[in-house]
Amino acid sequence: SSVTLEHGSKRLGKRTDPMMGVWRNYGLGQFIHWGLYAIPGGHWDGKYYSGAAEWIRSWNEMPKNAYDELYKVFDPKAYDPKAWAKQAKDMGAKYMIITTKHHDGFCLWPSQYTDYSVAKSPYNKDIIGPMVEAYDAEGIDVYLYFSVMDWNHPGYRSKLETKEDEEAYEGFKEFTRNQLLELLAFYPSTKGLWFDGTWDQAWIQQAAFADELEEEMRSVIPGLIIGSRFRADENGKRHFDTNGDLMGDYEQGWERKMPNRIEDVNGNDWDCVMTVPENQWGYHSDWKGHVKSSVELIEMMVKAASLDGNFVINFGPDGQGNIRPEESLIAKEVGEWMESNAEAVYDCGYLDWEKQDWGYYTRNRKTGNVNLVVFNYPASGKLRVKVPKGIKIQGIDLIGTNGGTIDLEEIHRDEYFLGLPKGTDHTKPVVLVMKIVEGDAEVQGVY
Ligand code: H79
Repeated sequence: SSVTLEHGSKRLGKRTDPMMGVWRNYGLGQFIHWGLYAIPGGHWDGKYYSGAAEWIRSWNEMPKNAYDELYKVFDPKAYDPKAWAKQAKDMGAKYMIITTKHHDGFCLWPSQYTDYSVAKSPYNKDIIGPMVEAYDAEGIDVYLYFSVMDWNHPGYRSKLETKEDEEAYEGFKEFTRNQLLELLAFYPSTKGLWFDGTWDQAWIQQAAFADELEEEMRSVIPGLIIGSRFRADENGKRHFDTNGDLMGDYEQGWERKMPNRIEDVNGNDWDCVMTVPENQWGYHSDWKGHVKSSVELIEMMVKAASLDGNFVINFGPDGQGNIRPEESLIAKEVGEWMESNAEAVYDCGYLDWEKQDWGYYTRNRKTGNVNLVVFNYPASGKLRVKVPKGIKIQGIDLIGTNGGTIDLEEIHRDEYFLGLPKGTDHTKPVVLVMKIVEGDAEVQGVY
């Protein structure tokens, strides 16, 4: 049974409009975390900060007053949005998300509502506008990351404990609304907003305000895409309302983690945002611990597609606007794989066939083709495939740099071995594309 909510979910089930259809089919995105934190890059006063570089201010690893002066030296001479957009395009990204304002409150656009922005830095130019233009020109859709939590605004509170807090917070709410409407007015080609920093009690209590503001933003840019992090319902439930229904257009809870089964995503759209090292979003000059390879990221991307989600790889340019070599290598290697294999990712989603150990199935929503993406190459060179009743395999192609004929052997009713050609290069994930006919009553097994 469900209760009536004034500020709960607005819709049951997925959005069915064309803009959301475009989002659903992206497959791969690029996240960019860029701001003042890129200048210290995880180091201050000879000390190494082991936490996420963009959080250096919060634990006094770098004194707050020193951090708050960084805008006076923000002057990224190497910033080249066209080169960034070209690199993202070559990687295969269909959309990007840029931090317009992270938790520190520093704005990469010249906001008229605060002095804490690029306009007061020596750089003194808008960062966001040229970025939107460059990515738009490459055909990559732009989404704006916006942290509601703002360590710079005098009215920001995590809790509202006094009358004074409540008054101050009213000013902060107005400021937040102004900034969001300003962003949408400045960058009207924006396709959506990616919210963060919405976990504090003070914000959770603003269900009515946030609901109204979300409606207002959606009226400014029809079709605007907003995830489940923006607002809570009137009972303080986040992501999923009191009835368990998703709030917003897609589930935004998969940060540095992924679902494993289709049941984990409840029939909702979702994205996974992923860091290259374990937990660094902003530039850290000295990555420690495990750093993901391009093959690991490709596997996560394919797994996301196989479970109806988008996969977003994070980049953290340095204080001068250089993309670090490790990330450029990832972009290049993912791009090389995508160049021949992207049809197993773009426009692809879940396929209801029994999962096999060699990797993931994805289903192309436009062609209906079934893709087999092989990450665990079998010692036998044969891929086990179990098809539901009434499916006929019409043709199988090995795509990408490999080629050759697949030996299709029926081993049981509705169960096959696909024998891969000897010498198939499996140093990179191997992709097979299968044409199938469904619901064919004529299909007879050999048994
Ligand atoms: O922007 C990137 C990160 O900086 C940001 N989201 C991605 C996309 C982020 N990463 N981690 N967090 C936010 C951590 C949030 C930690 C929390 Fe807490 C733990 C929030 C509440 C409990 C830290 C400790 C903040 C408050 C208490």
